[in-house]
Amino acid sequence: MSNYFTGNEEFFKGIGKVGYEGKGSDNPLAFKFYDPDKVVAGKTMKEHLRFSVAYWHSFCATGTDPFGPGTIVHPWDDADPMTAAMKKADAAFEFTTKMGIDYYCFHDVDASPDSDNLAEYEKNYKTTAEYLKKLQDATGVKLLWNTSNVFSNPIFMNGAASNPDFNVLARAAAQVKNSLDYNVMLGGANYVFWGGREGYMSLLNTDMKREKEHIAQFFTMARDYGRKIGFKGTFLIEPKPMEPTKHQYDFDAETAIGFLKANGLAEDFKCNIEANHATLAGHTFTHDLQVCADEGMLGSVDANKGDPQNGWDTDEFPTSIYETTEAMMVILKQGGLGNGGLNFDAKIRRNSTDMEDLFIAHIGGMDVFALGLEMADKIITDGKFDRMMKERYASFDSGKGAEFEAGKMSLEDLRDYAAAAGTPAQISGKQELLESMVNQYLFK
Ligand code: XLS
Ligand code: CA
Ligand code: CA
Repeated sequence: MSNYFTGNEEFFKGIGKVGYEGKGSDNPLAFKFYDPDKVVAGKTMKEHLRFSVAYWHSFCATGTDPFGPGTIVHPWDDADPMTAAMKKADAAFEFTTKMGIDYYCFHDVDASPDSDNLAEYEKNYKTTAEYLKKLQDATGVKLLWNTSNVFSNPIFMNGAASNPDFNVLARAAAQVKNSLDYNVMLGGANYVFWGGREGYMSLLNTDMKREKEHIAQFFTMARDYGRKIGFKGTFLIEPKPMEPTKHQYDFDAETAIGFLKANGLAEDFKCNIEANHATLAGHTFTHDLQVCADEGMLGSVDANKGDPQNGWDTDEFPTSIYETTEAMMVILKQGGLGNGGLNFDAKIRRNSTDMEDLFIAHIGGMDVFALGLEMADKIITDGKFDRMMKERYASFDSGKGAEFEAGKMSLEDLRDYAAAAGTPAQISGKQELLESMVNQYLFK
């Protein structure tokens, strides 16, 4: 028996603990850039990056799509749902430990069998959570966040907290209450709300104002309950513009932050930014990260990527060094991820059917973030970008520009200043220079 699994059965046979071999290595099951104990900007890579495995994609998803059934066979699946849940948990902790990843995230029904009958749902969840606790204690793997899936069960076809039927809203609340209880038991660092069906398909049947008020009320109750039972972590809203609904209320970071502030929730909540959701909203990943960082609202990150040629939420593993470098620049400049992390909300493709593919996918994602961290640190330490940015806004650092920023000028003052200053000179934004400078850092 290997040291890296705790259950009765080893599921990922023939794969041991993944180690760092450096960029010259040809071993697909080794890290090329992620060297967990290497110190960058005063902290180890492991401390900076706080990687997490997503239970739903890694241990539940079978590759099913609207055109065909699953292709990926999970040896932990079992005819009896509770036995399957325990075996899946063993597999999850075996995988996470072998990868050297410290955190995991899960939805209630990823880990524990769902039931329309609340009592049965609760009974299953209790048994599962107690088992997860044992595995956490045995391996040292920790809970980055959990959440309640209040979007898959047909009960939630018209929404959860935004459902026009109070009975459904209450059922969603029951699931959130249970997940908060187990979050505290499992020592979760954060709790996530992703409003998959909190939106609408048609405004002809939707009272948008009332639905948003209900969501605010729902979040407030969850916040109050969480704090009452000793949840000390951060509540996270995960923005997404659409899919499965035509329009989702937490459209993007800017919208979610505005909603939290308008409803007195900004002290307890931050955002969990997913790369593929930002791009689905027509933004870059960096855009949504920066919006949050500027407001002190960047809590955690769902690390993945979309497909540039279509607009769906394809949840692919991140591979773009440009995206991870820019992301890590935002994260380093805000002083790190705090109690958040980089959760791989990503799934292997439908035709990636070897057991090792899940390892290879995570290794690639961890390597590209490790490299992004190193590049971001170089760029920041070098200071060229910051100096150019500072210079671009220098006219506000002194004189009338500084008076304007301090609110000491009127509109008439601005008019008189403009009349005296004459036609402004043309100042280049230097975009192409900056873009090629990024390449210089990456490839020198
Ligand atoms: C779906 C979301 C979801 C959340 C958690 O698009 O990314 O998986 O992260 O409910
Ligand atoms: Ca996500
Ligand atoms: Ca997604």
